[in-house]
Amino acid sequence: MKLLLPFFTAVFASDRIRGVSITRQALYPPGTHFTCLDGSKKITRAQVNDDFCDCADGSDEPGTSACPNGRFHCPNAGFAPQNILNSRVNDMICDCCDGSDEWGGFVDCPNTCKEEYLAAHAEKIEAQKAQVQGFEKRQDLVDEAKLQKISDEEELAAAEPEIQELQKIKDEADKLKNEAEELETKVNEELEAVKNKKIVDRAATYSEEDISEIAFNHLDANKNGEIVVYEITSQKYLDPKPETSSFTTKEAKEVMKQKDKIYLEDFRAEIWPEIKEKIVAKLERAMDEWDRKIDEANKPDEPKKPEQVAEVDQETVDYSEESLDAMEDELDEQEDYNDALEPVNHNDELSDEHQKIFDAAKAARKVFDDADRDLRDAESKISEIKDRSKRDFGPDDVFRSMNKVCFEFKTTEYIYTLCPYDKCEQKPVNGGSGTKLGSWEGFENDFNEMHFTNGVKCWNGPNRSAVIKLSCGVDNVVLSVTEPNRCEYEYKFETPAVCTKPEPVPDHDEL
Ligand code: MAN
Repeated sequence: MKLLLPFFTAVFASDRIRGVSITRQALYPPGTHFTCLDGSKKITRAQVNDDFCDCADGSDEPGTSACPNGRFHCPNAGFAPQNILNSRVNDMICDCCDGSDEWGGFVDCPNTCKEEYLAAHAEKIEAQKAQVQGFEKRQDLVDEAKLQKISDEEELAAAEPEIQELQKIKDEADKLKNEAEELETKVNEELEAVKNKKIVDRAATYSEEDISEIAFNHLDANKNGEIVVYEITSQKYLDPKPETSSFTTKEAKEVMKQKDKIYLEDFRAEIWPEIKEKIVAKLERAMDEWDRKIDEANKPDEPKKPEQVAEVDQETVDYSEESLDAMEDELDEQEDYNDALEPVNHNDELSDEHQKIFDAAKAARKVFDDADRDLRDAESKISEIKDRSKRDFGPDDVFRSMNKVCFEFKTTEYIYTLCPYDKCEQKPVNGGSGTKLGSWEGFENDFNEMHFTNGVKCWNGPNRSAVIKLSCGVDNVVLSVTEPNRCEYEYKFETPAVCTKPEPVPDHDEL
């Protein structure tokens, strides 16, 4: 009886060899002997599954863990059959849902195949539903793409005459603007001439000695009592050759009679007579300053300058009425001086006629700017459409809606973006600038992968790149982003665009 035990453990379910699938049972034909499957050895039938490894290929022990690296077949009736490592046979852990791997009885393995089947079936039904919905959405995407394509083609066809019309409107607006601006320039020149005449007339009221000194002070920008080259070249109207674009040192030296520095006396004698006509209209502020100084000098009680007041020790400030009045005068005076530095605004003195001309020029500029913008908008819209018409939006144009759209995925460290047809980026969650992971390269693997290449160079490594693996889903969602190799990123992206027509799920299928 004892001798027969290995035989009983070797057979299983009416002579089926344990650990071997039905389709492979024929490899273990009934008989008194068994030949190892690699043909290397012939053993007795009793040595099959006797828990001792005889064959080099392990084929004599499919149902035990005696031979290394073998596979044990669980039939898992009612669910999916499975091949597990034979080292798991009788290891006191239930691996097969039918418990067949623990046939030694050391542990109780209830049959859970039915429950597992039902759970897996429910999961499959859910996935199937998602695929059905996803496929419906894909149809919507295809329909939408068709409409978009038609509307693009229509817009493109209408574009040429539309752009011609906008160009005509712009040209007309340009003409009107130029006319209005010509008038405006004329009025400006007239007003300038009136203003200049006033200044020239005012300059004539000063003695020749004074006005030449006023001019000298005007040119002596740093008020150090001498005029040097840069103080001349900064006054463009003194350029003896205005037709050449720059006012050179050489040309300034011409004005300065080849001297390096000009003092007041030389200026009066040699320079002033020659530049008088050019400079006199520029002297308005310099004359104001001169008059202010004269007034100041003539005041009986010269008040302190504002900055001197500020320097007074706060503890010893005199808050008497006279003192406060003096301070106020001083501030007024400072304000007058500041006002004098403001540019002259002749708008106050504009006649209605002039005002109308300025308003008309302003309005004409606005009409032109609007027309210019409309034309540019139309042109850029058309170039966008032309750009779209050259793109590959995949089978049935299904990816068309993803053009210029971005999707995001957040990890604890980064926010990843995916912008199909454009780029991928990685931005730190805590702020800071983004790193480009790649620019759009195109689809691969039969439109199941998007590739982005030539991103920002990795330190001591390649340029960053990203591969987007697409799978069917009801919505466009980035499921995960990983970096399997440094600076090589992998996105998992679910989209209805890749959903295929679902097969119906049988009521009771072999999963
Ligand atoms: C940044 C990120 C990482 C990348 C390293 C490489 O930190 O772009 O994803 O691995 O640079 O230095």
